Amino acid sequence: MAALEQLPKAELHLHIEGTLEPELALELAQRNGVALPYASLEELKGKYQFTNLQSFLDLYYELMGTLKTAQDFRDLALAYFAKVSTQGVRHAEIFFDPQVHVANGLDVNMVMDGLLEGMHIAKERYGITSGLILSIVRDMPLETAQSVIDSVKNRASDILGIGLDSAEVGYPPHLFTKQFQEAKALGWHRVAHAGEEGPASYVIDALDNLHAERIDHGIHSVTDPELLKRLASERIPLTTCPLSNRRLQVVGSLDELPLRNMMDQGVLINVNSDDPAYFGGYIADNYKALSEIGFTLSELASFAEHSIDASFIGDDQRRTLR
Ligand code: ES4
Ligand code: ZN
Repeated sequence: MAALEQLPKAELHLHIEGTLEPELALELAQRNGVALPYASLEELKGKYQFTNLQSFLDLYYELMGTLKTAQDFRDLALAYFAKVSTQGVRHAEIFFDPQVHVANGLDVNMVMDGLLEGMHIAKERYGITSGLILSIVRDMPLETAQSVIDSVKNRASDILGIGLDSAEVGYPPHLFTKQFQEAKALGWHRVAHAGEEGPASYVIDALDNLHAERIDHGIHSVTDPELLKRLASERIPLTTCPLSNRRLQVVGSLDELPLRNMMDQGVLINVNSDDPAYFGGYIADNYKALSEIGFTLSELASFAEHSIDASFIGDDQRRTLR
């Protein structure tokens, strides 16, 4: 629906590596001499049926191994911006997973240079502003998280925020308290995935110990009425991702998502695509899916407005975006 595509919005929960389409992954594998165990595009496309978060992460991390050069990262970012330039996205705050790239033998500064170049071109070409969120991969060794922070702190202003992603259960937020404290001292914003597959107590943990300013997913907050009151009163936005939750079987169907319930209790909700190349759609497809289960245009417009409110842009720019 054109109206949904025209709503001005910010995308706040987007893993740039999750925009790697299977066609591009195979092209990069060939160009970069990376062996993948798939003989054809059809065979690879057969692997996109996920049963939970881990089953997705296995493919996501495997295909990330095809990204090798600054140009690959620039092209990846540009392909994303080209897609969402027709979907109302005015601003994007983009996760990347540097620990994985370093484990693949890449230099984190090269990865950032490629992404930042793509982001710069997107501003000129489409007028879309953006920032980078360095996301800690919570199930990799803690030293690797500390080491990527150490590698980029001399260019702290190239980074907008710190995040926390990957396999959630068994990796509670407080394990990363020191890294988030250091991030705060570097002037970075703080967000964390919590309450996606993990319980509401992980959301509380992220608020209490990481001082998270937004919670990514956060949908299991709905099981704790006190937490919902806190999210509303402290104005902590949830960056939700409907198609992701369905594809990873966090919910059986979209109408099990507690979005309206939480919104009615005053929680600030916005809508995002997470890993659009894997979950069957970019941001406008997520809006469309909600519209198909009965969300009205005015409810969807309020999610879009809340996305701009929940972004880390300055108030001057915020006024120009709405
Ligand atoms: C992710 Cl859907 C999701 N959840 C947690 N971590 C992630 N990294 C990339 N996509
Ligand atoms: Zn995510």
